Amino acid sequence: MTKSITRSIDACASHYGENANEMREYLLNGEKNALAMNNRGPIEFDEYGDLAQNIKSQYQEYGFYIFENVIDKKELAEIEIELAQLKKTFPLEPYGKTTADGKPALGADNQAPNLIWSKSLGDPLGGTAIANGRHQVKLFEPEAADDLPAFSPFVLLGSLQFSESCLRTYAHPQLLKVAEAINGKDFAPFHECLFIKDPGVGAAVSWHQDGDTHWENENFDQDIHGFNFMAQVFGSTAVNGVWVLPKSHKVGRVDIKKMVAEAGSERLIGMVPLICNPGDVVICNRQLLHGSFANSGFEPRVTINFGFHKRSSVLGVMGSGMHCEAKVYDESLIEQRSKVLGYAIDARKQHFPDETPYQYQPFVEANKTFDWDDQAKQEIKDYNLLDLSI
Ligand SMILES: O=C(O)CCC(=O)C(=O)O
Ligand SMILES: [Fe+2]
Repeated sequence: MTKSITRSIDACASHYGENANEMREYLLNGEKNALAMNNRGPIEFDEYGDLAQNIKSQYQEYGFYIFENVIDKKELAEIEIELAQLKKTFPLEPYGKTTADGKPALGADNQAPNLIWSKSLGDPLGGTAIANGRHQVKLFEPEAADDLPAFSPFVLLGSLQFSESCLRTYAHPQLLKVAEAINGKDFAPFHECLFIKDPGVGAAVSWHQDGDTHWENENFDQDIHGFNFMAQVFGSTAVNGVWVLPKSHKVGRVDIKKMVAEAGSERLIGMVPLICNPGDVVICNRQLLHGSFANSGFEPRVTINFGFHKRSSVLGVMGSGMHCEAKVYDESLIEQRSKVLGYAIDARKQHFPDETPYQYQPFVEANKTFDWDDQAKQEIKDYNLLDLSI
């Protein structure tokens, strides 16, 4: 089903010195346990058009589900081509303003944050106060090879303004039907980004839970912090992929330092990697404990990441300040932030005229239509200043 990554497992483990055998076993066991789970398969709907009950219940039970073969080969090929072009627009140096060939780099005159860099194979978030200190421990940072760049791009925020193919994927009708099934027809946007984990340089994302705002909410439930879709362009493996702790979305905030102490290392007990082929899309509850090791293997990973919330989780709520400046989210802000979804649906409709576009209930009720054109392209510049960060 998935391709063997033995060479990458060996290469990754070899970085861990006296823990090399332990790391190797951890990767192999994680892979085996992940593949033994039954929360994967195509997106399926029942006779009423609702998400199949078994998918809903597996997602509710484990906190994630792997939808297989969602993005077809043609769409994937377009994404790959565009990502290669996008990379050429990255600055030559971290946070620089010009590309290798002297042109203005991506985001050079943007206000909102966009391309985030890391030391190659580093863990830039672990053990820091960034994102309200949610990455409680620092993961091991392997040494990158001398002939590879010392710093590398790691996350691209506000990604939909930079990539039309990702904008179109954001409006995938089946995925939006899933969003509706989990968060209701009036679901609200959250935030979008690319996680870029190039072989030999891609940084780690230390263990964390994404949710921030509602842990003490009297109406707390397992869906209150929403979910992320993680669409895999090149696939995802035990070495380069996100690892999750199944069912941890139900238990509130977890004490990661205590879990490290219990495991005797950063290799936490019970975690499994998200093993995906190109075109698979994971739905991942934001309360699930998760993270990824530095990519010291040979396969690339790019995740097209986009999340959605229940409207009740964001309306009238003070944002966490993690993705943009903290503010209270009112109806008009949510409406403004939702425009990108309107443009995405139209961009997709123009590009795939034979597909039935998704109908977003709030637009239908307000009788709103959107045209993806040059003006819209200008309009979505810096749209991520309005991310709904909770
Ligand atoms: O892709 C990764 O490595 C980390 C993803 C993550 O933390 C997230 O999507 O919230
Ligand atoms: Fe996360």
